Amino acid sequence: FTTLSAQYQPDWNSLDKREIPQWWKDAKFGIFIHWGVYSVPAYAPVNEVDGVYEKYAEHYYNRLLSGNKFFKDFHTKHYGEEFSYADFAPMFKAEYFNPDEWAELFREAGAKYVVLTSKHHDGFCLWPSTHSPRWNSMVTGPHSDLIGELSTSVRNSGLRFGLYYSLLEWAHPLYSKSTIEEWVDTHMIPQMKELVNNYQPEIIFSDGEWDYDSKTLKSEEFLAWLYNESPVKNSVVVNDRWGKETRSRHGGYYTTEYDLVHSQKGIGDKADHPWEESRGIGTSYGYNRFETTKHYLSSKRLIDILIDKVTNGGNFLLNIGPDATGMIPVVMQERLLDIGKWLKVNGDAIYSSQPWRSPNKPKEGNLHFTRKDGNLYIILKKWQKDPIILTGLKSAGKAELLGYKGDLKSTLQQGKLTITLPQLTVDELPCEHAWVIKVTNF
Ligand code: FUL
Repeated sequence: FTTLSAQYQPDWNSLDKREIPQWWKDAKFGIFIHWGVYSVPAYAPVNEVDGVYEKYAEHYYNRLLSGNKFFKDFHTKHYGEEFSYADFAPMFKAEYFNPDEWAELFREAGAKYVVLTSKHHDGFCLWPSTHSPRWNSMVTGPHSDLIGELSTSVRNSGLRFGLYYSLLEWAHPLYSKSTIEEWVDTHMIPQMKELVNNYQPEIIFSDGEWDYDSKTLKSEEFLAWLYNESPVKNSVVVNDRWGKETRSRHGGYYTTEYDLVHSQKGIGDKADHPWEESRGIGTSYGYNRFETTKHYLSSKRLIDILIDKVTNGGNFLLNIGPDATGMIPVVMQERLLDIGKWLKVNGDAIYSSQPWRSPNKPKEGNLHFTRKDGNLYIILKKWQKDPIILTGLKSAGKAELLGYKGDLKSTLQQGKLTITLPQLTVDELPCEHAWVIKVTNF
């Protein structure tokens, strides 16, 4: 790999050599925010359809455009035939938006970075974009610069700030085969540069890359500028969605989504390249007011997912969908705080860790592993009374249960490590949901 300050050529061969900045690999856990005009209707069918994408509430506009029955019926019934998607914009008021409170919640959740939708496929900008003068949060709706406000609060809380940006727009007049070049040159690239220059995002989660290849979208040129000249050239991290041929091949980290998108190629849990899973707490990224407790994953499930992703070398970008008034639904707040509580005790096993890739690692069962600074971390998704046994080890020092005082009884004989777990009642356990045994001198 070349160093971060090297000059990159606008071709994948050169760009792909740039190493992903260490801060992102260490961070492990981030918060994704889908927020915009679609947060007003906040609707998608949840029980009537099977597909993952059909449950995305942020796709409302396109479902109307393509005549999807569920969305059309809902829209006609509650807003009427004459009501357009643009009519929702003045109702996206964000009147209770308190960026400091959001940032404090994310910090309490143990997240190290936050990624906000700057512009989703509906084209609505959460900042006063010069290139979208009539369809942004300053001229309508909140009448404020949401990106500016949140980026300041997030950074004040000590977290990194990143932006999602869609390379496609469902209804932009220039977004078509015959005018795509003009769209890229006069709209998309200038908007991305405006975002980078004004807000210095340290992550660009690009998306909507599937209609055109990366040459047409001029992604290589943009990334060469980003890596060589932009104000975030040394610390910025990008994903792999830069043209229809780039997923799991080009750009920065690979992305899975509800365990889809790349899993069919075996990317994700098995990738040796940095990767990240994102998903909502329920079935949608944008807020869907019709989800019930049965659609939301429990805190235990979310912590298990965090463990699965990190022990397999990935990051976890957990999405929340605030409502149109700027409130984060209480159920989402609670999930985040539960994860944070768990990370306060067990974060040592997660942050800056690496997966343990060894033939001695038990393949299945209750034990999951990370490594860091010569320590092995054994993560138990279920508390067990039986001793932990690992074989084929060369060395092992003290064993401790994170959050519990005193060393555990452990022996190493002919490569066989036996750790006796303390016999604790539920009330005596150091935390809920999952537990970590740290083994030193590993
Ligand atoms: C997808 C988008 O279509 C979804 O709405 C969401 O933003 C997800 C992260 O990426 O491809």
